[in-house]
Parts: sequence; structure tokens; C-alpha cells
Amino acid sequence: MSKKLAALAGVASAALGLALAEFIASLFSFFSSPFLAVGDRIIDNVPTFVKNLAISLFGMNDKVVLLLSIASGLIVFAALTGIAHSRNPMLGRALLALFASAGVLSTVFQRTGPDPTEALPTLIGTSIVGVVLARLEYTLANASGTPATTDPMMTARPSDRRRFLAASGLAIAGAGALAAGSRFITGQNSVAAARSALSLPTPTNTLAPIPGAASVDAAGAVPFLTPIRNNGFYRIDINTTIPQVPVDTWTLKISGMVERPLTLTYQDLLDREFVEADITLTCVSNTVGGELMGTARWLGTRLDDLLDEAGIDPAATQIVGRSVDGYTCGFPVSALDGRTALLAVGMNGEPLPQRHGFPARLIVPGLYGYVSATKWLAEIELTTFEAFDQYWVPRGYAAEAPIKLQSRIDTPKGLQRVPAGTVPIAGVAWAQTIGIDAVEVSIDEGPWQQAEIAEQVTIETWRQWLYNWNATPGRHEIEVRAIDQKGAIQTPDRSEPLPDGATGHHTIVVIIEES
Ligand SMILES: Nc1nc2c(c(=O)[nH]1)N[C@H]1C(S)=C(S)[C@@H](COP(=O)(O)O)O[C@H]1N2
Ligand SMILES: [Mo]
Repeated sequence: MSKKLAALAGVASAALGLALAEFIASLFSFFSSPFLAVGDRIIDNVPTFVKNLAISLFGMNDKVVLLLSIASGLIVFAALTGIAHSRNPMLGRALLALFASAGVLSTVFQRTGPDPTEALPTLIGTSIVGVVLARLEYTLANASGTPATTDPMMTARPSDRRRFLAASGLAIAGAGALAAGSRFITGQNSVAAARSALSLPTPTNTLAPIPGAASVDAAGAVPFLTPIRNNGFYRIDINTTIPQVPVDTWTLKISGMVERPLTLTYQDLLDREFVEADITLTCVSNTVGGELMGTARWLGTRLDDLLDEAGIDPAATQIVGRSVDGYTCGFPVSALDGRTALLAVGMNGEPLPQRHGFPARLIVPGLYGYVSATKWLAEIELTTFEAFDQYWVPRGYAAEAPIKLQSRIDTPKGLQRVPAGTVPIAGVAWAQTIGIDAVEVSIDEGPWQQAEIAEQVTIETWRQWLYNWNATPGRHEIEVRAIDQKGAIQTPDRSEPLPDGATGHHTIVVIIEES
């Protein structure tokens, strides 16, 4: 049988089977999408250096790249299965079984624990692949009345070949229709609708708008509050798609080493006292000069008050946040030292966006997101560091991770060409919970010069800085460092984000041209 036609039979049958499995999964909320589950299992099991490489190559498009790679891998695998099946049906079936087991294992073994019923969509889909593949290849091989191993292209009557192509086309069209159907069903997103209908509680401390004096006057400086729109605020999590959490059935458990375990509904939560706070959130994967950070005006209820009501057992050392996506964060009880640790429901004046953890998440100033900022929060468990390792700990990251003293140059950009004269160099510096005292700039490894620093909004946010440089033509190096309010000077020693955050000075090269 022609290799090309056998490959087509493989791809057409796999498309139909996979689309059917996805369609069934979309119909019933207790099934997860097999395709996305494979992505999730890859994310969980990929070595940490590969994850970091993916972030540095593709940034926040890493998930799209992952899903496209899985899709292309599937097409190649389906084509090979079609060819194998036409030569040796047993081999074809073995490959199909391999295909099925990837889907079954990925869906059954979710982060939240194994669930055998999850295998169903994949098993139904794979059976369809098997039947359709055999049927298509039979049409071709049998049309000529010759054994399956000879090439029907040589002997098949044109009408048989046409029948085969029509059947394959039909299978692909059917796959398209099913895929569109499941997209439509998952697109009927009632969570998004419920979110936009919510009205947020009024805080007891309505904050004034960010004062103009908190920002520096330089084109290219970042806005003090990071806009959420157009994915302006970074998103990092372990999910291929954004978890959908309906507010009407959402509850938050407070469990473990507490005197009074609590369960709160969303309404119970809204009935609490709320505060607004400006807090800068930072990802441990942020490289020196990187953009995996942002500042928002969060609306939340204080975590220390809430846990006081539950009554923390004095022997507890770790606060673990558990999420509906199976993710876990963990940070020391001692971090509740008066800083504005929040159970947040609002961000920049709107309900938490779904990608940032709707309906509720944790925000703890001064701790990297991975240990503290649990999105789509489901449970807060009091435990010890001996008893529990959060998600990233077995993957090589530190169990405790305060945000390191850092600074970043936002303008000019590295390798930018700028006319000679006064060039504003500006950026941000941060030492959440301590505060920034000074920022210094060095040109071409010359002496450290004081930058102007903008007003400090709170010690839980970044602080903007500006240095007006009298630039002369040539290639120049600009380096920045920060000094915190305890007098610590930012270290020049370079270290990678793994295991507890990058260090080193942000240094860029610019080309100054004759003006
Ligand atoms: N449920 C859940 N929460 C999570 C994560 C996750 O993968 N799942 N990632 C954490 C990490 S590593 C960071 S840096 C922050 C990022 O929050 P953002 O996406 O809102 O910027 O969320 C944290 N909370
Ligand atoms: Mo992170």
C-alpha cells in the first residue's frame, strides 16, 4: 500500500479519535482533556533546566510552544502508525496502545490524585482510531481484490481510490466539527460571566492613586502599577489552560495544625474586612534584568487575622496553600510578622483575573511567588517544613525563598542606539519588606554614582530611579546596583534563579551616536 495513503489513513483516523475524546471530555466537567493532560504531565516531569530553558527561549509563550510541539509530535506518530498498520497490523495496534497509554496515564494520574474514570474518553477515542484506521486501509487494500501488502495505487480502480480519499476527508472534517464543538462548549465560560458580574467589597483603607512622585520622568520607564490588560502582568503557573473555578461552589478550607478548622464560602469571605495594598510580586525564575515581576493594587482580607481566627498551633512552622490545579506553595509561619500578607480577591480595581487566580489567591510581600502566591486557592493547611514539601521543592528549588535585593535598567534598552547628550537611565529597584534606600549607576566600570530615587510608595513595592547621564559617542556599559534600608548592598556575584533566585548586577551595553 502506498506509504502516503497509509500515512493519511493514520492521520485521519487519529484526528477523528482524538477529537472525539476531547469532545466527550468537554461534555462532562469531571473529565479532563487528554491532550492538555499530556501537556500537564510533561510540565510536571520535565527537568528543571529544560523548564528554565523554555522560559528563556519562549517567555510566556512557552505553553503555546509546548502544545504545538505535542500536536506536531502526534501528527508524525499518527502517520507512522498508519504506515506500520498497513504493513503489519499487530505493530500498528502496538503503536495505538502506546498512544492510548500516554492519554490514559496522563489523565488518570492528575496532580490531585489518581482517578481511573478519567481513562474513559481516551479509551473510547482510541477504539475509534483503531476501527477507522482498519476500515480506511481495508477500503484501499480490498478495493483491488489483492492482499493488503501490495500497493493498491497500482491496481485500485480510480473509484476505489476516490472512495478512500472521500472517507479520509470525511474523517478529518468530522474531527474538525468535533473539535469546534468542544471549543464551543468549553468557551461557554460561565466563570468569566460570573466574574464580571461580581462587585467587590469596599476596603477599610481606600488608597489614594499612586502619587506622581513615585514615578520617574523618562520615556521607557515602566508604569508604577503594572497593567493587567494585554497580558501586561506576567503569568507563571503549571497549567496548559487556565483553571475555571465557579464562585458559587468555591470553598476555602483552613486545616491542619489549627485549633478551629474553618470552611469559608466566597460569600463568607466577602463578608470579612478588606484592605487595599500595593505589592510587587516577583517570580523566582526572573533572571537579572528580567520581566517576570509586576506591581498591583491588591484587594484582600488579611491572612494573619484569618489564621488568628483559626488559631495556629504553636508547633506549626509552615503555611501551605493548596490549589485546585494540584499546585502547592509553602512559607514560614514567621512570615506573618505584620507585613500585608493577603488572601486577595481583587487586582487593580477589578475581581482577580482568571489567569491570576480567580476567585482567590495568596499574596505575601517579600516572598517569591512560587512559595507564597497560590492562585485558585482551595485550602490553607498549617503544617511543618519536615512534614511537607511544596510543588517546586522536589524539583530542586529551596523550601524557603525571600525575594533578593535587586535592580533593573528599563531604559535605555541593551544595544539601543541613542544620540549623544543627556540620556535618562531609569528603572526599578526592590527589596520588599525592607525598602530601597539608594540606587547607584556605574558607567564603563567607573565609580558608583547616586541615582535620583522616586518616592517610596511602601516598602512592599519596587521603587523607581533615574540617572541623567551626559553621554558621549561610543560603546558604553551601564551597570546598576541597589542598597536597601538596612544598608545591604546588592551583590555583584552572579547566580542562576535555581534554587532560590538570581543575583548579580543588571548590566547593559548601549551605542551612543554623534548627535
Ligand atoms: N495554583 C497555582 N498557583 C501559583 C502557581 C501555579 O503554578 N499554580 N505558580 C506560582 C508562581 S511560580 C508565581 S511566580 C506566581 C505568579 O503569579 P501570576 O501568574 O499572577 O503573576 O504564582 C504562583 N502561584
Ligand atoms: Mo514563579
